[in-house]
Amino acid sequence: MNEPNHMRRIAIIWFALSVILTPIVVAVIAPTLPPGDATSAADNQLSDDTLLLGIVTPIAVAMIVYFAYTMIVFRRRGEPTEEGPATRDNRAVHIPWLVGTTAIVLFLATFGTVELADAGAGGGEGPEPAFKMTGDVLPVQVIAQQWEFTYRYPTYGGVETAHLELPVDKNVEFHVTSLDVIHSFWAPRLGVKADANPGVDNVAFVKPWQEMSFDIRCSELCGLWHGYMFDTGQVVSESAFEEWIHEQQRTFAPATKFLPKYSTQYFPEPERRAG
Ligand SMILES: [Cu+2]
Repeated sequence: MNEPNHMRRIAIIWFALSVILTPIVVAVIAPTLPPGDATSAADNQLSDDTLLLGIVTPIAVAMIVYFAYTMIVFRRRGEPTEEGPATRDNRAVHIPWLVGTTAIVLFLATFGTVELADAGAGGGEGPEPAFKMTGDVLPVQVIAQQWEFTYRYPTYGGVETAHLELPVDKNVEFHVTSLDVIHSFWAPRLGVKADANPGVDNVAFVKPWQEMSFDIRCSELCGLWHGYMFDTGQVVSESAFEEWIHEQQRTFAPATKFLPKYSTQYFPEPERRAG
């Protein structure tokens, strides 16, 4: 019996399926992935994930096709087949394998590094970020403590509020810190998830592109009421933001004057610490 060229058949099936499926995955499935494209940081993550999906689709197709092909074509029928001789070397397999995997890993390492330096990660870059947004930037401090977040606006007299509002289409510079244990400021729709560590100023940049509400959660197990540490933030028009922040300034004026001077970190008295 003349044995067909199995590798060529597998390659043809793989190629045909990849050509059909990769554009579908990239154009149809990828845009529905979280965190969406409502902010600059979220959109960067989405386009990175789209590229990764585009690369991984043909790889996944290769594995599934190979697996299915061997199960169907090489399955045992009737008498058990004899085991073939041990293979020690197969250049046709291992050279493309080494070249292919090395190229993918090196490309992804370069791509990841360039993207990080170019757009930040939304994950906070510590006190001296490599990526910075230039131009008009609104600094907003996120102060985590057991078990709530509060927000300080240093350019508005250092007022501290219990809610987060941001103006649309403005560059925002978060300064994330903590008064007690380790928390994490996570606003999925903003594409921001930054560690909140006591004594650390963790900077993360974002530009919200549309008016919306967004969930905020603590994503670091921080004690008994960790699960209760959530909030809803708003992205509003610039005029609505100005109105809101001035109202906050008026409402909290009596408290603001007793707050410590704005600083990138605070070292509260032990008795101020909860727990
Ligand atoms: Cu927390």
